[in-house]
Amino acid sequence: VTKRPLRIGIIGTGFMGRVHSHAWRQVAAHFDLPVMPVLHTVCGRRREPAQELASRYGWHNVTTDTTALIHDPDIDLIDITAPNNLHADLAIAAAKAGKTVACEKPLACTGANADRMARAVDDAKVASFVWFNYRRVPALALVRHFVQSGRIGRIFRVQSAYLQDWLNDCDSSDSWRLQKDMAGGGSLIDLASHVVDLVRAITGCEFLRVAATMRAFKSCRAVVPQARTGDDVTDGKDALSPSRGQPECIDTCLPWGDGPVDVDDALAITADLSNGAICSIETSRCATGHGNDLAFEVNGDRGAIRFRLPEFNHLEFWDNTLPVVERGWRRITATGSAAPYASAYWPTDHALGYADSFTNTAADILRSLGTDESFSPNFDEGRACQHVLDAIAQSAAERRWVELSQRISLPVGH
Ligand code: SOE
Repeated sequence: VTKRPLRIGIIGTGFMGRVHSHAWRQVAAHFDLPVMPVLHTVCGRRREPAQELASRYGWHNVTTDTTALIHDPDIDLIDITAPNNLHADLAIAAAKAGKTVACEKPLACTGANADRMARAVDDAKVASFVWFNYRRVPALALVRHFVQSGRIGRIFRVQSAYLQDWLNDCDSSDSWRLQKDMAGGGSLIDLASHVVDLVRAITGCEFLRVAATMRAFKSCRAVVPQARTGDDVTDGKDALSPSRGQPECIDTCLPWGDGPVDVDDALAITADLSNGAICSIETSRCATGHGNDLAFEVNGDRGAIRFRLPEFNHLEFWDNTLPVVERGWRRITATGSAAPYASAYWPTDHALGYADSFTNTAADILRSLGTDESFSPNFDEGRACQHVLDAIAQSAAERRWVELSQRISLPVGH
């Protein structure tokens, strides 16, 4: 049976451009899907990186013209992996052109722009998708299943830390991720966005109010001119090295916002959730010893569950309904045929990894486009997450609790 083709145009050739390309290329090999992805065109600011991505991952065409891409009648879905500040205009233009839109997280740099994006896809009646890939790590999808099926009971506590340490070795701002006008923020936008999305998805609860503190530990990182050119030149830690740029750093702790560095390195948040639970979140890009470490724990009256990204294929469950003498943390492997997504790959105990969470996301996008199955998060949910991030930034800046109940009232999807 010939499947309906879905012709994809991707914008951006950095880290996320690569990992999305990998996902689109692999997905049909692992999942039985109602539509067949076609890697139609890759669009980059500069031709050479776009050409390189095309030849490595199998994109059929290359362009440097986003407008031409968005209006190409042979393209069905626009996948946006450009720097965050470009998401809104690109997504709105794509929606107006009648395209399905998939956007890398975070949806936007601000809640206001996320609102515009959600309105645009609504007005155009096109499907929208946000790549919050960690929802589709099999072990985290299983965490959600435990929580949603009542095994944790009434939730009292949600705790998550998303820690990285690549900024410790970096004295330059040789990345769009370190510039507020392009990234929208630092660890808040890059890392807390994932956590806020996971808290909403796993618990099904909304954030009611937040109190946060934020810090940039270096008042100054040299801005290297090429960073201004965006995604295809510099993209996060791979492109960063102390030898690049002219560092002029003062290594003292300064409050966020005092120096030329305009994004946070780290933050801590306390939040009240709509079910009465207390949620605490920490993010840092200067957390020595943590390369890419997302920890997530939920504790309730019937049980507790926890996950850490370096232990990608496992989670731990505490069953509090057992007799006291039998209680203890039980390690569960999420590679078996019963674990979400895992059966699409290899036999039990053959590990999956980071890139597979994107392939799983691509599978769910394609499935939802070929069937009536809904996909979460769409732009409406990406928008809700963005308003929580805005409130966190406001709380840290004004050093007070910020209420969210007025800003968002959305059903939380999965
Ligand atoms: C930042 O270093 C980063 O690349 C994030 O932007 C991604 O969302 C995360 O998956 C890995 O780390």
